[in-house]
Amino acid sequence: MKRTIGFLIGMALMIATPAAAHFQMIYTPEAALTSGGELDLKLVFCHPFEAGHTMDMGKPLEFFMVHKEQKTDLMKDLKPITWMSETNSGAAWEAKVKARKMGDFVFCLVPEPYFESKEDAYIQQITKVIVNNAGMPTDWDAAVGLPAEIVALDKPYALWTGNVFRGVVLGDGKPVPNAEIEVEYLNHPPVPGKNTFQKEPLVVAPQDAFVTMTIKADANGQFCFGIPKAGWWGFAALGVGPMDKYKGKENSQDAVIWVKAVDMK
Ligand SMILES: [Cu+2]
Repeated sequence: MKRTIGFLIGMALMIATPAAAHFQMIYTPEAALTSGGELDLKLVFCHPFEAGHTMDMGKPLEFFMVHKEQKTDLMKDLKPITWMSETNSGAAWEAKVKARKMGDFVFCLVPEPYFESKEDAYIQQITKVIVNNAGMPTDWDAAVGLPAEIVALDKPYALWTGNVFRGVVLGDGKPVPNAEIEVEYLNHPPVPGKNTFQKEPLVVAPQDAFVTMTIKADANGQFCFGIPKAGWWGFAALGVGPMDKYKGKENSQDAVIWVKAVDMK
């Protein structure tokens, strides 16, 4: 394919000023399992709408799951992988985890703060994803006690397209009034069995404000988002955790949750 100068300049500008937000992802294809099994989790720090630049992750500080209020450490299950994005490759992690019992499995990741040189500051996205086996609810609506956390008010694995997803943003266990929340769609779902995103986007954004959507929590730290399309949606409440400094620089301690919607058919 012949690329014009204009195209190349456009690409250079896009790389220089990414519109998309950073999102820590814990990816697994299905949120609602029917018969359990071994989950293949991918931990990637990326830009999910555009599948652009993947940031290098350090070794996570904590990775665990909660099932029936029992916490299981998963640090020993982490294996380093290289994740290919549309534009680069980055250090990421994977874990194979058995989820055979009925109920909710709440996966929680506390990553090492990431130094964003463009902002001369750190970003630490404490991330949660909830997988259910066989429909029995057990843990989805309870706060885990993370320093920055979004607690679901709607089952994050039982959403039809067009439902709303509501959550409460907590910082240090307390609701964060008027929290700013970025929302992105996983527009290039990972290719099964490969450490990369699919090339083809599922949707095209008409303008940058649709790539990373920004919504606000209300005075009680509660937010609500109507889900327009099936797939995974990420929510990141920015700078809500108490650890606002790291290694002498600013640290944005964000709370991330991923939810999955499916079409009625
Ligand atoms: Cu980035």
